[in-house]
Amino acid sequence: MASRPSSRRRALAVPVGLALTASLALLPGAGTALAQDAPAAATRSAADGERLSYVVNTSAHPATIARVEKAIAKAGGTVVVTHRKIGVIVAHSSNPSFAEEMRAVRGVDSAGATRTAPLLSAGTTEVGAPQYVEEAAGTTAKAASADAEPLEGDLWGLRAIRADEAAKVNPGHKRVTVAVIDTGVDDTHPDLAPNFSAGQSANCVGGVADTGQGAWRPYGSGDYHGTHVAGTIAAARNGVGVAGVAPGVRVASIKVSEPDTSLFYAEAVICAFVFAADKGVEITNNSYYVDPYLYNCEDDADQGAVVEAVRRAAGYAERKGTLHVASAGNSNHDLAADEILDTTSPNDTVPVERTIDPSECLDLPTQLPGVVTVSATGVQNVKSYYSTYGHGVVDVAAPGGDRYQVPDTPSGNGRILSTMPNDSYAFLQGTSMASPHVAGVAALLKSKHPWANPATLRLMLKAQADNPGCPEFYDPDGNGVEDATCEGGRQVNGFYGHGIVDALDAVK
Ligand SMILES: [Ca+2]
Ligand SMILES: [Ca+2]
Ligand SMILES: [Ca+2]
Repeated sequence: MASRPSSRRRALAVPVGLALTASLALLPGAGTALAQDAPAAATRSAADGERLSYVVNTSAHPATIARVEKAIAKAGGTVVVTHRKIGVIVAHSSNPSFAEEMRAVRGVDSAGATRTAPLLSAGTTEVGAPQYVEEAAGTTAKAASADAEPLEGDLWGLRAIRADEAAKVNPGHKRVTVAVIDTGVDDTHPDLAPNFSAGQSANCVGGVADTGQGAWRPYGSGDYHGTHVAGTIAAARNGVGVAGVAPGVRVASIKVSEPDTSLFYAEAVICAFVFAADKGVEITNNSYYVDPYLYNCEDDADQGAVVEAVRRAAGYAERKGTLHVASAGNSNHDLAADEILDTTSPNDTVPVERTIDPSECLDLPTQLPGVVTVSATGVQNVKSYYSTYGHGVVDVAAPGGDRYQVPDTPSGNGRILSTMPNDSYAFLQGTSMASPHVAGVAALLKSKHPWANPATLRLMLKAQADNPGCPEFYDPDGNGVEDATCEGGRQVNGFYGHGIVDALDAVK
């Protein structure tokens, strides 16, 4: 029995998403396509030292930016992209003292490496196994009625938030788009193609948006995470497979995962927020943390610069009307605690053990101001055993699945069923699966209230949520030892924030 499960065990054979907040396991052979699709690694310049990626934060004044760009070149750096509106420059350099030199430049607010591993190096990880639905969707399950999807019986997560009833009232509007910032989305999936927005999709890996046809797709079938997330938000009600929480809205894909490692670096996430905002995306879903640090400490020069750069990008998007929804994480950590032991960071080289204060060291983007932080529940409406929590940090909860909470469904699987690349379906569990349930409800709210800004949407999500209240004794693995302490009251508490979101209230 697992107690305090580690969400990101390292060193499995197939590289799948270090940053991802899904608890998965590997399917034998799942990574074969990935390896074939991966681009050849560039050779590293050993003589120059290791080439890293940096963020350099300046004022948004054009003259300052011009001067800092010159200083970057002088310090042996190359500008990859300049986000002029937020004063964030992404640069590459193999000068080992590049960040230090940049911090001394007039007009530079902060500067730091976004990674500890050189560009284009490899890393690997994951946990849990996707449990594929073995036969074609149409043949594995009988539709319960004319208005149910073939696999509807296993979508207990939709019923838990009354999204099945909501769809009959209002499935959401096509003018609302949720962008999935993730490992890419297989938009050719028959359950996703009807609602996919290619014009708001891109590949942001490296920090520059590539909008070429299909650039937003996963590298291979091993990179299924984003496709699964997308289905929970907006899989179509089309008589095929499953349905999402908001089957009438559109879903876009902004890929931010590195090839080979699936790491989500800051420059890609910054690009994603800016791109989403500039393309008029209403909601982003963020089922990951920004690698390589699970928690970024503001008093560390590198990590502090990363926090600042990502905060600027997320804030820019919010000011343009984009609401961000993010997973709380799968570490069963209490983000309201005085300290947390982090043994997994940095995850792109050699992790070191460190004790951090979660009020000063942030999980990005979930702990940024304005971002809706989502914890995960199982079919019994109890916090999932792996879900990170925290009174005053978690905003709302939603189904993310829990293998210990077994539903009365055709499969009896307590995880979340959704779309996978290559026309398939599988069960996964994680706060990665909870966040898209909330993003879907937010999309329903935005469909019903087109005037609502992100602050209003946050208030409505919280006001409509239903709080199960703290459990008396929380022991998901049943070994008699309590595994987490829920603080707070009936209205707001550490396990569920304001409660489990409610799709039916959202459309009423
Ligand atoms: Ca469907
Ligand atoms: Ca309610
Ligand atoms: Ca226990």
